Formats: sequence, C-alpha cells, structure tokens
Amino acid sequence: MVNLLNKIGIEKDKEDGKENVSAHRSTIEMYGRTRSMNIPTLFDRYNAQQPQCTFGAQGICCQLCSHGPCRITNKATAGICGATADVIAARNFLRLTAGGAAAYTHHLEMVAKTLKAAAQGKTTFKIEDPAKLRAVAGALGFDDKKSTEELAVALADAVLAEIKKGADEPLVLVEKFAPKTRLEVWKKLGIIPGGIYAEVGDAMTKTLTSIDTDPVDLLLTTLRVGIATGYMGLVATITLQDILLGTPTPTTTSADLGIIDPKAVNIVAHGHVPLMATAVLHAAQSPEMKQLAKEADASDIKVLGSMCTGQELMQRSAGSAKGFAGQTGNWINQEYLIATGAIDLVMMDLNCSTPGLKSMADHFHTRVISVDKLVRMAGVTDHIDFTPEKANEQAGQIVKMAIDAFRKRDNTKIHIPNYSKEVMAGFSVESCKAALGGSWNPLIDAIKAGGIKGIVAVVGCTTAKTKHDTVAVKLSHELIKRNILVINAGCVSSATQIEGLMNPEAAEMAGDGLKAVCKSLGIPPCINYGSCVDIGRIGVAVTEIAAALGVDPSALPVAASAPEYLEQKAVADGAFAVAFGLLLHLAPVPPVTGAPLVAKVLTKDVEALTGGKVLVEPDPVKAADAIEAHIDSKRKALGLPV
Ligand code: XCC
Repeated sequence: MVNLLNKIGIEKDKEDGKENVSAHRSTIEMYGRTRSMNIPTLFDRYNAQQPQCTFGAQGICCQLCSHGPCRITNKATAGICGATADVIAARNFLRLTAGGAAAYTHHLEMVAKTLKAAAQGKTTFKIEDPAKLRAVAGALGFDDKKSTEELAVALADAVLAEIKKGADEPLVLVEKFAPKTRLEVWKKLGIIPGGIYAEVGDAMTKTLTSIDTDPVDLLLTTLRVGIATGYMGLVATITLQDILLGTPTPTTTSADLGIIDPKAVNIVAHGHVPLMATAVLHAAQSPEMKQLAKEADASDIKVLGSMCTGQELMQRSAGSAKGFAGQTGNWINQEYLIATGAIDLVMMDLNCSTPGLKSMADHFHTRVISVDKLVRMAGVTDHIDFTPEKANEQAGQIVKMAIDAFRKRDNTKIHIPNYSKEVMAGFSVESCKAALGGSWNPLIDAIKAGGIKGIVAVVGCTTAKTKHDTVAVKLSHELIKRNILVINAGCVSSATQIEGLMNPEAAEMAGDGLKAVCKSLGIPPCINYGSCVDIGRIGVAVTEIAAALGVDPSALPVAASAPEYLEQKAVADGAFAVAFGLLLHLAPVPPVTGAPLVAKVLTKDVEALTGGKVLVEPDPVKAADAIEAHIDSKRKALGLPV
C-alpha cells in the first residue's frame, strides 16, 4: 500500500502520533489515530509546507500584475513598477481586511433578512428578544408606538440599507453607538466609514495595481474598514442575532470530542451563521424525526457544535438552542472530529470549512453538505442553501439525510477519545450585568480596588503554527494568574473550554484577587462571549464601562489579543481593535515585518493617532508580561493602585 504520509513528505515519528501538535489530549490522540490509518491531515500538511516562503511571511511578495511575482530583496528594493516593501505589505494587509469585512457582511445580511421574514411571519423563526429590539429601535429613534413586528421590519430594512449605501454616506450605527471620544478621533483622521460593501469595493479598488501607493493612506483605509466591520459585521450582527435567537443567558454545557454519543445520529453544525443550525436543532427534536431515528436503531438525534456556529448554539443553550449536545472543538479539530467515525452529517454554513474535511469524510460514511449559497466544496454535491422562508422544511430534510447516513455507519471504525469538560457559558453584556446586580459598578469597583487588574479579550482563531490552542491556553493561564479577567470568543473559546478554564473551578488557577471575585460570583476566570462575531459584545461592554467611568476606551486597563490569528476576518477584527484604541496582541507574526514603515506605524506611531497599537509576540509568557505592563500603565494614568 502506498504510504500517503510519505507521499506528501512526512516521515512517521517513532511514537506515532504522540507529537506535541495540540494543547489537547483528545486532538493528539485523534492525530495518532489518523496517522495509524495512514490518512494525512492538517498537521501533516503543515509539516509538508515547511519551510515556508519568507517573502510571503514578511508581506513583501506582490502578485497583483503579470510582471510579478515581485519580491523585495537587498538587490531589488522595489517591485518592477516601483512599489516599495511598504506599499506591497500595506496593500496586502488592506486586502486581507476587506475580505474579512465582506464575509462578516454576508453573515449580517443573512441575519437581517431572516429577522425581517420572522417579523412578517414567513419563517419558522420567532423574535426571541423583543425587549432588545425595542431598546435598539429606541436608540435609533424609531417610533416606539410601533408593534414588535413593525419595529423588526424597520430595523432589518435599516440595516440592509446601511450595508448598501455609498462610502460617502457615514454609517448611522457608528454615529449612534461609538463613544463620542472615538468619533472625534475618527473624524479627525477622516476614517468614519460609509456603507460597508462600498468600503470593501473602495478598498479593493485602492489596492489594484498602482491606484493607491501611499502606505500610510492604505493603513488608514484599513482602520476605516475595521470600524465598518466593528459596527456592522460585529455589533449589528450580534444585536440582530440576539433579537432573533435570544440574548445569551447563563448555561452549563460541555466541550471536547468525548461528548460524542456513539449510539446517536450525530449532526455537526459547522461554521459561523447559526440560522440553519438552530432550525435543525428544533427539527431534530420533533416526534417525527425521533421516530425515524428509532427506526434506524439510533438512540437519539444530537446536534453537536463545531467552530463558531457551535459557540453560538452553546451560548443560547438555555434558550432557543435548548437540546444542544455540546461543543466538539474549533476549526483545527474538523478532520479529527470526522475521524471518530461517529459523525453522520456536517452542515457547513460559512468560512473555515476546509477541503480537508471532505477528504476525511470520504474515508467514512459522513455526509457533508453546504447550507449557504456562498459555500461550495469540490466533491460536495448536496447544497441546501438556507432560505428563511423554507428553513423548517430544509431542516427536516437535513435531519433525514443524517439519519440515512447513520444507517451506513461502520461501527468498527468508531474511536472517540474519552475527554470532556463541563463549561459555564451564556455570558453577554446583559447577562454579565445581571450577574453583577444590574450594573457594571461591582466590576468597576473590583478593578479600582485592584482585585481585578484589568480585562483582556483573548479571542479569534487557532493555527498549527501556534500548536493548536497552545499559545491561547498558555496566555489565558498567564493572564488569570496575574488577576486579569479573560474574555474569550471564537476558536479560542473552544481552546479554554476544553482545558477547563471556563469551569467555575478554574478560579483556583487565578491570582488571589480574581479568584475571590470569581468565587463570590460563581463564575470562571475565562468568560465565554461566544463566536468571532461576538467580539462585538466586548466592544459594547468596553463602551459602557468607559462611559460609566467618563473616559475614552483607550484609557481603560483593557487589551485585546488574537494569540493564534488565522484568517481575514480576524485581521478585520484586529483593525477595529486598533481603531478603537486598544492594545492588540497578535501572534503568529503578521505579514508586515519586511516593511519597516508599515511595521513601525502598526506597532508604534498609530498609538499617537488612535491610542491603539499592535504588539507582536509569539511567546505567551512574554506576551502576558507586555500586556500586564500596558494594563499597569493605564491603571497608573487613571490614578489606580498598581
Ligand atoms: Fe475560523 Fe470562527 Fe477564526 Fe476560528 S475564530 S479560525 S474565523 S472559526 Ni472566528
């Protein structure tokens, strides 16, 4: 038999599969299993790619025109057109940001259309949080005499109009929801964004060959697209999702591959947009489907979470996602999840569904389908593209497909690692304040007194470069030890969930001050805010806390970290954080190091403009040191004890 691992250049190590590829025992175990089955997976492909191109890594390779690729070297200090390293890197960076903004906007559009359909009674979804709808509608100046349904239609229409307006028409959501002090900063810099698709279009046009060749203007445009992402892709999306699916409330659930029930029909919700997933979760609980599952000799039908859609379901598992069976892991886990042999169907609803998923599914009985019109994958022929008006029927069809696949399962191939952790989730701005007795004051008092030194949002993706969750978990540990409260969102949430940091018992791992606060409130030291769009909740929380203290967000002892950032949406989030005035820790090293001016602007000069800046540090302990020093400096400036 041809050894596939050798074919792609991987030598099996002595202790097969026991490499330190991940922070999690479950993933390491499953990697060993895939190797023993001679099926190459992500970690093997990562190794096969080494060493990677240093020009690309430094951001100084330009492939925009047919003269390229041009690379910046000692001998060739500019591209053929004359573009310097800074022009090339800044242009590439803006393109990454624009890609992220576009994907977030697609998500927002789907949610807005579904909210409108719900208000018009055209879909199975109901408006779960009318109070939030009224609050937002009030803030936007809508007529409060209107019914819930009328307000929902008006809000959905307003958001859809915001998406589509011109780049020269400032976003109302920015004007209404950004701190006044931020608006002044952004106005001065000329970076108040307009309609987000127009902003993306302008960014793509600017980054065409020789249109905008000013690296500083390209970086300012990056911040502008970041702000549009923050208020549209993040804040608007979570707000509309909460109105439609319910605002998260505290709940207890579980995470890691050990939650998979080998006797049940297992459907995995995989992606970012929790709409089809919620409909499928409801359909799976109908007596009709339960009966069909019974006839197939299954004990039950379970909807499991993966990546950010899983986090969304988890966050609402005390409400509209009741019955959610738990979170399997983040994007790196997808092939290993299939390799358990107990997954019957995966529905992909947006980004981070990798081609490797389908290759792995082909070794098993697992059916892979796409549930969004933009998601397509070679070999995947089942497309049930989410349509709000047909959601109920589509969900039933998906559950039936999963039951069919279950009948084809080969039970001799099942291997489920025996690890799982209990997770406390369901935190939102509203549920956090409720837990604190109705306002941020107890948290602010704890920060003032020093029991909690500061807050860091440790969010975003995971990478093989950072050894799958290893940097995120270590950094979170380091921060809580230093009495810094950690808020997680995105793939990082799975990282800390699986390692037990979202269990109230993890308070024991925190420094004395934070431990006391967590114990008195019965909360863990790492708080789950959910998926990557839920990073918007952190922006809302910081805005409110800054307002309560009468300062700008940049003055607060808070920071953000994307310790294992991967893709374009994370770059757009990062641009928002810097524009918002926060220190943003980034690892792995972003592709700008070959461009001296771009690197200097991002890590130093931008602080004088927005108050935010980027800190690049791959080592989690050193990163924690630098973040702590930043928090201490902010505390000092506010006259708080250090
Ligand atoms: Fe993808 Fe959200 Fe990033 Fe994870 S965190 S790697 S985007 S799944 Ni959003």
